[in-house]
Amino acid sequence: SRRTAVVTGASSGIGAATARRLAASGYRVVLAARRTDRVEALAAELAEAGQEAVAHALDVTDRAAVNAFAASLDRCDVLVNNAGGALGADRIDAAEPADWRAMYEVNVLGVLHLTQALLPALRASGDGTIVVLSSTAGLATYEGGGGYVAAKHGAHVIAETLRLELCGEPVRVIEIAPGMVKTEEFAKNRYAGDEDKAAAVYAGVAEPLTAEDIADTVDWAVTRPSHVNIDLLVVRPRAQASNY
Ligand code: NJP
Repeated sequence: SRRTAVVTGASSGIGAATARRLAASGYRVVLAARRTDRVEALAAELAEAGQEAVAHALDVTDRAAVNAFAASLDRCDVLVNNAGGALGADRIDAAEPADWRAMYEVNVLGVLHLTQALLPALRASGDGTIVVLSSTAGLATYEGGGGYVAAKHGAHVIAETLRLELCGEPVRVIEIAPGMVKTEEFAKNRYAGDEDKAAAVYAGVAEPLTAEDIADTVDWAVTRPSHVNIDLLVVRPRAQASNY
């Protein structure tokens, strides 16, 4: 069977764009997200274009579901840990613990669950790649970053540690840290119900990145020859001065 790439959070934004890009590069793509209708529609669209794609309902925070998902795959050569996001208040003095817990569950534990479940298949591939979508928020901080910054620092450290632990094995670890990417939902989810605040996220940067900019970066990094490890790529909009 064809080299297979699993993309989590493939129902929108960077995940959907990355799935399209990897499918165009010849991968069989496995699209995983909670919004089944979205991943099914994307899989159907890719199949119509002659590419191989399958859709799976998956909540990456549900460890048992992640294990069942991994058991259902016949191979995995690339795992793109993309599912994630920001939730809740701007500042630490107004933060809700429940939001922090949810951000840790998806941005940190989600990566742990998928990585553990798919490592046997990635090792068996003989040329496996794990991608972690962290953030510039995971490399520095900014006022109002709060629990999202803390969670993305977690994702960054997982990528760094895993790369050390897997050194010498046929599985490489690539971290992609985007700056501001204008996706359909990222800011809306963070500022649920407050459209002005969501719109203001992008107002400060003349030309934010697109999901396709990051998809191209992921595709380039995972298609390097197998002896090459791209450790970390930081991709920011040219007009973005801050760390966000
Ligand atoms: O956001 P969005 P992006 N289980 O909201 C999925 C990082 N990033 O594409 O389950 C499974 O369009 C959700 O799917 P669904 C960011 O932190 C972004 O911008 O159907 N999937 C959806 O497909 C994140 O790690 C920016 O709701 C879950 C996807 O995640 C990644 O890039 C900047 C899930 C989120 O798509 C993609 O974000 C940056 C769960 N429990 C880093 N929870 C930026 N946009 O500016 C969520 O530095 N998903």
